[in-house]
Amino acid sequence: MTKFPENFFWGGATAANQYEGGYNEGGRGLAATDVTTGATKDSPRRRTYILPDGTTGATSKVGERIPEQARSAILDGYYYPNHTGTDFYHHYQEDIALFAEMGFKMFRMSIAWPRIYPHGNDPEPNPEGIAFYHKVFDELRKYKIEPLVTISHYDDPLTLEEELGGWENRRTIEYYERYCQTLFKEYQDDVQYWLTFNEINSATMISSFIPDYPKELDRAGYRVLHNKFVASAKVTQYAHTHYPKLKIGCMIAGLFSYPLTCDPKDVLANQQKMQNYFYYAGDVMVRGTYPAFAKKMWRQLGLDEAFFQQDTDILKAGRVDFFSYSYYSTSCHTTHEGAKKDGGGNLSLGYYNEYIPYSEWGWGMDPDGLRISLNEIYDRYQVPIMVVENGLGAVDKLENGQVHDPYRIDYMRAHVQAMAQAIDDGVDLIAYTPWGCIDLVSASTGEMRKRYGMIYVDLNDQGQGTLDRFRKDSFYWYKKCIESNGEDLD
Ligand code: BGP
Repeated sequence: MTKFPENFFWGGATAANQYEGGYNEGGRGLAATDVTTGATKDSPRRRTYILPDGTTGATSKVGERIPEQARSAILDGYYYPNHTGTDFYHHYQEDIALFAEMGFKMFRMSIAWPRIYPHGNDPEPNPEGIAFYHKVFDELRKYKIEPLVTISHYDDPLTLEEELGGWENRRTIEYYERYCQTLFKEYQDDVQYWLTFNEINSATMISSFIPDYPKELDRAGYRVLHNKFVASAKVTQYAHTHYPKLKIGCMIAGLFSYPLTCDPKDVLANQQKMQNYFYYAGDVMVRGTYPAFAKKMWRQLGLDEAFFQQDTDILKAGRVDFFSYSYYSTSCHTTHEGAKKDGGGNLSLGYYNEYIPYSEWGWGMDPDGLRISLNEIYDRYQVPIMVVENGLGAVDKLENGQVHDPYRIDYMRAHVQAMAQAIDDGVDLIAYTPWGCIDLVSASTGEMRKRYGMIYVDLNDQGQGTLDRFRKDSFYWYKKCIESNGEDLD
């Protein structure tokens, strides 16, 4: 079996909105996730709001916007799991010690924008927020764990969204730039590796889950994505100019898929999905220019090409240093009638693949797909790659302080083997940070029972629990995997 390179970054990944908690402490402002309720895989998360006349309400389906006159609000009678996450805010020392015990070389976390700029447009950053992350980075340094920091992971300041129209308004680019400049200046000696936006391509994905998604909202998604590309390119160029030792990466949701059959029409359908859902973002961020197929896409969607061509020089000047993506599952696409739909993986919805097993949440498990995707990405971009999310969301049982999770070990083993094979194929893979290395709140459902961690956190879907931490069997397995640099996978 191929060896993982020396200095390979074994680690784990989290995000502030799902993990950090302390939503109303230390001067932090609100994010959209703070006004979003918990749910299950069969019922959508809801955004709660208040109307000018004082009546309150909640959205009822994914992608639904709150009424025009309404303001998002935290309401009595609803449960908001992201308020607590799994409380990294008060447990960071204990948690980082556990990561160190597993042997982590890298820890992916995000900075909560509303902790640094509570409303996004404040004249000065929040000193308590700045100080909190200094303490976290000091703690990581103690154990020689390299931070990998996502600058924006699903928690933009709510004020920017509600008062400015968020990323549809290009002024948000300026506020983001200011936020990044503050981060680079403050943490230049603590953090070398940065990701500008988590799963940037998710901005245009909603229409793929909702068949009757309004065309105008779909078009807005592409403009939002463009504005984020520009913001990312600007701060990447800024970092390269002012802090040359910093490395900036993209983070793209790994929406990999296959044609359901070898009917060339299915092959073509799948190629178009891959272009739209994945390469569109990768090409802009790594190559610094929109791909050739973009023009036709814009035309078909009724988008004005000039809007996308106005920032050509900026995109070119702000190309990323490395490629990162999330990889959980794959799906299939077909033109054939009557094919069975799958349960939807991470941000994707396609057709059922009879050759792979599915998790309890309906996400296809496909380690070979990881190897395939690594090869595809490296062939296309030729820059170092990090797999910054991967894992199995499952129900775990805590008994006598122990959690036996052989299903998670099997999933991880197969994916580690697939990465080793990809390295053997010639791919320059430099990091693996499996998702939710410690249990945290699910992004799609807001559940706690959908757990990814190698560390169990005692908290349930009603917000009850001690928040105590417990090592699962997978904790010991991963420790051995890291110690042997990916060789001992038994
Ligand atoms: C990705 C997100 C993460 C994470 C993960 C798992 O889309 O970047 O934030 O949550 O998916 O998804 P879920 O929590 O819905 O199971």
